[in-house]
Amino acid sequence: VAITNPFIESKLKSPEEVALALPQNVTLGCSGFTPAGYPKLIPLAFAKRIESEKKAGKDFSINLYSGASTGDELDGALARSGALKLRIPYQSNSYLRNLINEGKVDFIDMHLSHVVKYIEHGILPAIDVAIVEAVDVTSDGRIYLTTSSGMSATYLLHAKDVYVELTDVHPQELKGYHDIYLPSHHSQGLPIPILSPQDRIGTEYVQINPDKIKGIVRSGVPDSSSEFKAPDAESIGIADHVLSFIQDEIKKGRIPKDYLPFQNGVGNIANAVLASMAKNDEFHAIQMYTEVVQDSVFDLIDAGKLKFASTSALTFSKEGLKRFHQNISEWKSKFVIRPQEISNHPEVIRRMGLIAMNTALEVDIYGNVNSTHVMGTSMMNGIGGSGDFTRNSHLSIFMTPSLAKDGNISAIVPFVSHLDHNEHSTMIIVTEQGLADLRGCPPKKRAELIISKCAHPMYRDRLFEYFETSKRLSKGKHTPHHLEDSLSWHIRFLKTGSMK
Ligand code: 0RQ
Repeated sequence: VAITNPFIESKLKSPEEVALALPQNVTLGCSGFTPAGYPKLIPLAFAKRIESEKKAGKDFSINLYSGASTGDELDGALARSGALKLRIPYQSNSYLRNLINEGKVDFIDMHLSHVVKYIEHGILPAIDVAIVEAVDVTSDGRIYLTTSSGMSATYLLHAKDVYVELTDVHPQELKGYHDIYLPSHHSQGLPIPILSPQDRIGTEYVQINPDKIKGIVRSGVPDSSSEFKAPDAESIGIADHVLSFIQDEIKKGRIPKDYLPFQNGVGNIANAVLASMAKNDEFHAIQMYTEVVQDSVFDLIDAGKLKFASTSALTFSKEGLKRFHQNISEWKSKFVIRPQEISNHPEVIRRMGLIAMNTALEVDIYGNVNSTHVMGTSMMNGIGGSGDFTRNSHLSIFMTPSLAKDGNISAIVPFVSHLDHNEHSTMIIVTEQGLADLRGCPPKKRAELIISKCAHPMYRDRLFEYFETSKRLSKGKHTPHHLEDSLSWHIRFLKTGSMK
């Protein structure tokens, strides 16, 4: 049953009415995080309006800010309208990605934990309009968000005008999952009082001035969800290396027996690690302090192993969402959804001593990691939270299959073509071939470990050859490189379609 109250009734509008009220030059702050809880109907109607009015010679210009990636109804539709000029801080929409890589849309690829400060300090163009998805709105201005928190609270507070897509896709029991705590609360230098993943320190809603709410649109459209693939052999291989490494660290007394909380990135490999943890008898009572929870969390729940998960978004498949809804009251004790400033906050990450597990596109022989730029120049998705977690966790693990594109790309390269996570922050590199523990190793030892443990046999000898030549010819012998050749593998790929 759709939620209602006199305030909601007084604000109801059609998506088209809202679209007509939006300025031609506008900075939009939208809800949404990987792609959970983003607005759909208003952006689609806005894109339609832009298309028809552009024919009459009107110009539009949109800056679009969100938490992280959103669905096609927002990113895709506004990108296709031709009006999108600037996007922050993370995206994964193929149409938008192409525009960014054609140089037609500016994209600022940011650490997710930095976005709030950039907005509050006016470093980026100020938010004009916030559009958020919610399950309830009260007359005194309480907004109950849906399956993500992301940047929504900050955008709601800073926008001049607010529009809400009030969805009936989720039951009202979703209220209570959020813990909204804003950075202004700790501007006096006080610590963020989160000592373990389940600690709640804020409110279940975002409180704003109700006068700012200029319209409410009813919606019954679910998030576009990516279907969950069963882990493949490579991902399972990577997961096995990671899990036996963690068990070994426990034996050495570096990780307590009841573990440290895990942060887990997005995608197949990240999912495979959790699926393998669920099956592995050595693992029990898992805690997560992460930014995205995906369907793989159900494996842990089914195995009775999920103690608690703190996240900024619940991104479920269609089937996953059904399960979530069936258990929504009971699981309130298992999950909390936090603003990305808090889910990704260095202070909290370092205090809890997380085990961070993220995916690399490529890794070089010294352990520098590229997670964002294909062949050094084309944006994939963005750094997202991977840097927040890598730099500040107790253990930073990077995972990647050793090969991409049918073996035409080696994920282990002489030199990364773009740098996101440098050798000072990365600790453990894993491919299906093996695991390299780089901690405490000087550069040349790192190179030996990465090439021998992680590179695919197809490229291993050539990497050693590069390393030997570098040691011979490099002026500096600390981190030897043969600079003329260091990017030759990428150049070969760009010219011939293969690094072979
Ligand atoms: O190409 O899509 O054409 O098949 O890259 O690779 O192996 O499917 O891996 O989906 O996990 O994505 C790093 C992009 C990995 C992701 C990245 C090609 C490969 C494939 C995808 P196709 P996979 P995933 C939490 C933490 C940064 C943000 C982050 C990411 C496609 O994990 O965006 O970690 N990370 N956030 O074929 C060229 C290479 C390649 C390559 C793989 N070396 N060169 N192409 N591919 N290696 C989330 C948030 O922060 C919100």
